[in-house]
Amino acid sequence: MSTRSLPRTVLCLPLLLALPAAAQTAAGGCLAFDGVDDFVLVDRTAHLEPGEITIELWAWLDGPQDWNTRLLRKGEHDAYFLTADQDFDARMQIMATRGTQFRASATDTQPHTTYVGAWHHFAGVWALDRAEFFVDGVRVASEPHTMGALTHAAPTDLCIGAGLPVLLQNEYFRGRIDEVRLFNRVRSAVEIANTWNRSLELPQPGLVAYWRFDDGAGQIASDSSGLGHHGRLGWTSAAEASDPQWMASSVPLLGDGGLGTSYCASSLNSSGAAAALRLTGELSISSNNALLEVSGAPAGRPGQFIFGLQPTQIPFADGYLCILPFQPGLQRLGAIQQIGLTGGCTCAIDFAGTPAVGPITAGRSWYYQFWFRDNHAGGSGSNLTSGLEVIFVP
Ligand SMILES: [Ca+2]
Ligand SMILES: [Ca+2]
Repeated sequence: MSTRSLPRTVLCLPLLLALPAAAQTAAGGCLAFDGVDDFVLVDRTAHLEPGEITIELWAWLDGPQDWNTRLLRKGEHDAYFLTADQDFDARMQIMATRGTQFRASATDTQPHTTYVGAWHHFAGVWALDRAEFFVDGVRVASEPHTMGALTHAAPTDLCIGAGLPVLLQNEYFRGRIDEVRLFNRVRSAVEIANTWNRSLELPQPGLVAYWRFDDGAGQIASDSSGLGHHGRLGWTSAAEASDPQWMASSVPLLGDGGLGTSYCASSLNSSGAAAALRLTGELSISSNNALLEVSGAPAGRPGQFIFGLQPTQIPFADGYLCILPFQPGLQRLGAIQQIGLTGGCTCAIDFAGTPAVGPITAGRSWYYQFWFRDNHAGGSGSNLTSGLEVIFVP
């Protein structure tokens, strides 16, 4: 690592004054870093020193970031990073180094200023033969390398929001971070696409650290992985200038996935995500306000909600059919829908209408799915969401 330093010219406004109070969401709290001296430090263990790794986090960049600004760093020379810049390239990326000679990365295609002033999800994967980078659940880079497994000579603690053990001023991150997840394995593009905007259900294979930053106060950022990698705010466990600030998070997590139970598989579509289905409103038939919501589908395409009484998982089109098409069969729900610009559309459950198999009744399982056009090279022309099993109440 170079020890070259840069003058710091950007003044940092207090985040809590500059930003409107965020509504409490499924994302709970987050931490705001001032870009001057704030960080979270996590004591090293062998769990944080794997050969392959997946690093995921949500970040809100509060303006352009400095030279070599680090969102997460573990190690000095034999190290892994999720960084907003490397040597003035202004790109979000995952990077790993070995000694002072070897370095490889998977780098975003757009400058990090693209993401200023809004929440975005960034994920980096280090596999034995390649590095990959994802933005908002979509893979944007896959770079082969010959460095093999990560190495962790002279083991050091893990730092979030700064480049410790390097003390250079320019490595401090300015903005907010939430939902930091580390896995000691390669997560697939489908896994990342399916979970980037959801709170993780636990346990998860290979999850070695999970900082939700929902503590809301105090000096500890709790680890939800079960492995005890609790972080400390700043240099000591006292309140001090190097502590990042707790605040409400406005990360647009899809919460618990809504009502009902997801089942069956969904494959990546041309939006770069795997489309999912959830139910909001109430399960009560008499309330009559249950709403099906699609996410992760290709914008502008038409599609059709379908439902039935028997679940299945049959390879079909580019994905899977999750409702048995044989007796008593599957039926259309509502009219053909146009998928919106954000990849979603909705449909009210019509309790008043009577399907051919009889009225929608309480206490038994109904199965829903959304089938949509998806014209892209090599595809069959259509794909589907995952399935949703719903049991209504009177
Ligand atoms: Ca959070
Ligand atoms: Ca402190």
